[in-house]
Amino acid sequence: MSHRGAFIVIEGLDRSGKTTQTETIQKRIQEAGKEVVCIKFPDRSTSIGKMIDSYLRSQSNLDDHVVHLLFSANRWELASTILAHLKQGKVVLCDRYAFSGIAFSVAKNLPPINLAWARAPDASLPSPDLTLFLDISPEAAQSRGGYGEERYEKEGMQRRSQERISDGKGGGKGTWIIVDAGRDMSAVTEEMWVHIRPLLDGLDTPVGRLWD
Ligand code: DGP
Repeated sequence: MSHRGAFIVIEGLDRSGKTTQTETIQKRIQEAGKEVVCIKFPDRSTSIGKMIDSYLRSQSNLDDHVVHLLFSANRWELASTILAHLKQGKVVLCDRYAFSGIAFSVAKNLPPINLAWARAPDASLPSPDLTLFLDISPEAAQSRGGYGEERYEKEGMQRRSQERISDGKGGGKGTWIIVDAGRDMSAVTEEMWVHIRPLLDGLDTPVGRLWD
């Protein structure tokens, strides 16, 4: 097995600080002299991503099953890109992944969108080596700027999603770390860095597959 880059996912509720932390961590990895590629899901730039964007902005309505499959398809669109970057030895830093997919769909409480149904379309996607879950209460997240502009940014939906977001972790071979994201930004960054730093020199194990 050849040496490869690490696949790191940052997960959390809306307004948990994922995007800011992803940018900060990206800079740190570059300062450490390593190549890093940042990916954000949903990727709203693709044609599937544009359908998701329109739905999230409430400019279109879609069946909940269709939405779930679109989010998953959006991840599959980039799966081969992720694998190619890892093979080239780059760190792939990903803002949200399949765990959000499960959490937000199962949180809708609509049969038959149960855990097994929700997990199925993401099965066999590249599995992260490390997932950092930025844990924040829905109340604290709501008090941060910008909350409430998109379809899922409602307290009940966020609370139910938070309860479900770790449902996918059991299947992955990678490490799942819960980080208290209610603290100031630099404290959160430092804790994340403790877990990321050891992965920067790459891995010799093959990339895993969700939820093998
Ligand atoms: P963001 O661009 O990170 O603010 O995410 C937009 C919204 O989409 C956010 O409310 C979380 C939700 N979301 C992200 N991934 C998925 C997914 O795979 N499935 C569903 N249903 N929602 C998702």
